[in-house]
Amino acid sequence: MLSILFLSLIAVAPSVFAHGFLGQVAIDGKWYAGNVPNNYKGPSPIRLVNDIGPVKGSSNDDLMCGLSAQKAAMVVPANPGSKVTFQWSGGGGQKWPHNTGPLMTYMASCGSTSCGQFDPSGAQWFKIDEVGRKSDGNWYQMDISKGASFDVSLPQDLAPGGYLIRHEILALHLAVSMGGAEFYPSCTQVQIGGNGSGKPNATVSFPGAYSDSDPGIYDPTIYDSGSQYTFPGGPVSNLAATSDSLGAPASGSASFPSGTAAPSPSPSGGSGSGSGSSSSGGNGGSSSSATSPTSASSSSSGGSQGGGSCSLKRKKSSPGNNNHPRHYSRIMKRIMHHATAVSSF
Ligand SMILES: [Cu+2]
Repeated sequence: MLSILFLSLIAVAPSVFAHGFLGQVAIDGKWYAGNVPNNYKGPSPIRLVNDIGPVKGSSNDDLMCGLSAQKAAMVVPANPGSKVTFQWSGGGGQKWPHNTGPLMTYMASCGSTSCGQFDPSGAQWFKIDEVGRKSDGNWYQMDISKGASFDVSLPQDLAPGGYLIRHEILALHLAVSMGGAEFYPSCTQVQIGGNGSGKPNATVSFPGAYSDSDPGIYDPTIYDSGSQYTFPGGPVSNLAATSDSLGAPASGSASFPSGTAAPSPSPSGGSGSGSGSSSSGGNGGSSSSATSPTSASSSSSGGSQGGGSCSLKRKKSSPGNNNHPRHYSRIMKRIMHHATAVSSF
């Protein structure tokens, strides 16, 4: 029986741990907890996705905010120039598992709607930041896979109001095949203060901004460290981040606002969430609205399928791609550890 359990762990584990999600976010150093997919714990400004798997396909509605993303209960205060820190997580408490491909950050105004209620299907996104390879040829994402966080300073002339910050990892380890790219969008709800007046000079829509054949999405030369990478989604807007950088891993896990126990939201919507949380998380009286988590978009396409063995199906190995075996052995080590723990009962 133990051997059956062991074998089933081997069969299941890679697909469980080979993906991830935006685990928590900080605004000017104040951390906000995010929920683990399918394990709602409390109000967050991060829109909760229903699976750690990737969004697949450039026409997928889930490119907006991630797989069947829910509207989030909190809208947290920020200002032009605020430093926003993103901490990605892998499944099962692991670090982010992928190391190939860019990080891109977009924003969209929620207009006259509270961002806690905003439907992003008509949103006009402007790109504020993009990073690909570092000067040493390794991807920024390589550092994310080692636990680093990523900082973006918001545009200086951002006009006040509610915005979604769409921070996205593109995992391109399978991008040598058309349709192989894995998209991991995330949306964080913020209320921008100050008195800026900037307007973006160009906006894009999601889906729409990407095509499966874009050179930065389908890229047969992705493992050639000398190859030039072409970012998808157009150029960075005039409203651009004032800086970006890798940061130290978040120390510990941020806690959820207290006294706001809420039922787990269901993708079909309807279950109330976070009512009474409006005073939580705010430090400037900005609107932190509680909302019922009706589905952010009507789509619930199966983007999580197909990536099951994503990190194991690599087409070829190259000198610039030496993290994968290590990642795999880490998974195996974990499995072995589990099996050992089980057998000691
Ligand atoms: Cu993955």
